[in-house]
Amino acid sequence: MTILLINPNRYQSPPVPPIGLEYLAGALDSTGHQYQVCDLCFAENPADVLTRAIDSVRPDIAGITIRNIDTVIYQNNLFFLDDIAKTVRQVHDREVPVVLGGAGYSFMPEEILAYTGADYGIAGPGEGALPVLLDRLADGAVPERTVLDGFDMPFDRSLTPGRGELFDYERYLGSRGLAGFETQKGCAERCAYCLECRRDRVVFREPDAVVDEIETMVGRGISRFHLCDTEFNQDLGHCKRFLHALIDRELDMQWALYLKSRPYDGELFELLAASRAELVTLSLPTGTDWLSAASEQVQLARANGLKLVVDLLVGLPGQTIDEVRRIIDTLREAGPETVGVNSTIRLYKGLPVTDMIMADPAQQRYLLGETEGNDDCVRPVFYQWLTVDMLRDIIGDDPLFKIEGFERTSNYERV
Ligand code: B12
Ligand code: SF4
Repeated sequence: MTILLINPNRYQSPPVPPIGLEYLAGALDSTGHQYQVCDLCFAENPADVLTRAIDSVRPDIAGITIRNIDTVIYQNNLFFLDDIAKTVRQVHDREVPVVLGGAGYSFMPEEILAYTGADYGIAGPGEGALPVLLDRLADGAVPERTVLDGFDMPFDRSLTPGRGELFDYERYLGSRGLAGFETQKGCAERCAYCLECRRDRVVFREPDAVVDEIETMVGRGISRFHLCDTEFNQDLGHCKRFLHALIDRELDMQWALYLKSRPYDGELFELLAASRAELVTLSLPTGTDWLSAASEQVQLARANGLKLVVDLLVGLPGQTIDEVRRIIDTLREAGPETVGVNSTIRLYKGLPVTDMIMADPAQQRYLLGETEGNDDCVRPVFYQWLTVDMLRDIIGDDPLFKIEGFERTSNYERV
């Protein structure tokens, strides 16, 4: 079959190359299926570009990647699914069925399928599942609205021939964007407000295969990267094997990554510095049991010449103002490069925090956003008891802290 892989993501603060589609293309290369890509990110008239692509490729099916449902932050939230639903209708007008996938899509696959009116979906990695779906469609044996679980289908991620070539990297990198790469999928933590941990599996990639991929991209003139793992430090053994492999290759590149508050040790930071990591973004959960670990990580980063910024979420149900004050004071003392503070929690169906709030009428007065007729939370719903004014009161005029939602910049653009 022939599939047209469409990137509808036109959010440009910063623009992000559609790495998910590149990995899918690599997987399709090794099957009997054909693909073409259509990137709407920088298109002046996306509807025209899409129509022209469909008419010239004449695909059997279109695959749309949904990276973001919305921008997650309350204050200046942008919601993307209405535009994506329009794109689905435009493809349907040409009598081409649509399969959805992507990081945002995988958060609520059934609900987003219904919201956009698309035909099929793949939740999680698509490398194994997409060829299976295409095979089944070629045999004519797929019931409508089928959603496959990509974690259930094995795949080989050593094949990434198109990386850095399929999309206009010059344009992305020239417009504040960075290239990405992935060493694993999934997260082993169980944060009550995060959907990343819905699956209890983390799928690791072979370090040498990842470094081969980076080397290919460096060979294509790309030198600045952002890691696309949820959080890098899932398993220190795997981290260190990857870092040794990267250091040994002596590539002319720099990279940024997300770390969570555990596990870590001094050697991890030494290896990160030796591997030319330029920026660590430390994601901190609510609560306080990680506070001393966070301070130590800030010190380790500094001792190894690494820049470290913090992404901080506060304001879960039950947290107190005193606790938030203690967190802010500790971070002020530790002194990372900047701390992005967010106190509104994007609720999704099925999250422990959503269930907790929906079961307690006293908490529901803190709901913001689209609370009516939106039980599945596809349209953005937020929880916030700790208002921006309360946060400002705690933070004072300390420029170290940036309350999220008032400027459109990414972690790596703030240092
Ligand atoms: C790294 C990252 C960033 C980096 C990106 C750097 C870079 N150059 O790539 C930076 C810091 C720039 C960033 C920015 C933002 N991010 Co971000 N980011 C991530 C992160 C951690 C990884 C995304 C990624 O590339 N994954 C690796 C690729 C290979 O996986 P993938 O895209 O999911 O693709 C696989 C599958 O989904 C599937 N698939 C993908 N497409 C398709 C299509 C079809 C047809 C099929 C069948 C399958 C399929 O197969 C692929 C291969 O396995 C995710 C969380 C996560 N774990 O995914 C958040 C995440 C995607 N980001 C998110 C958000 C909100 C943003 C911002 C909007 C933040 C903001 N307010 O500014 C911006 C948006 C930027 C933009 N232009 O889109 C949210 C989206 C949540 C939501 N409600 O939709 C996520 C999920 C984090 C979260 N938990 O909230 N981000
Ligand atoms: S550590 Fe980060 S990615 Fe993992 S579940 Fe918690 S918030 Fe989500």
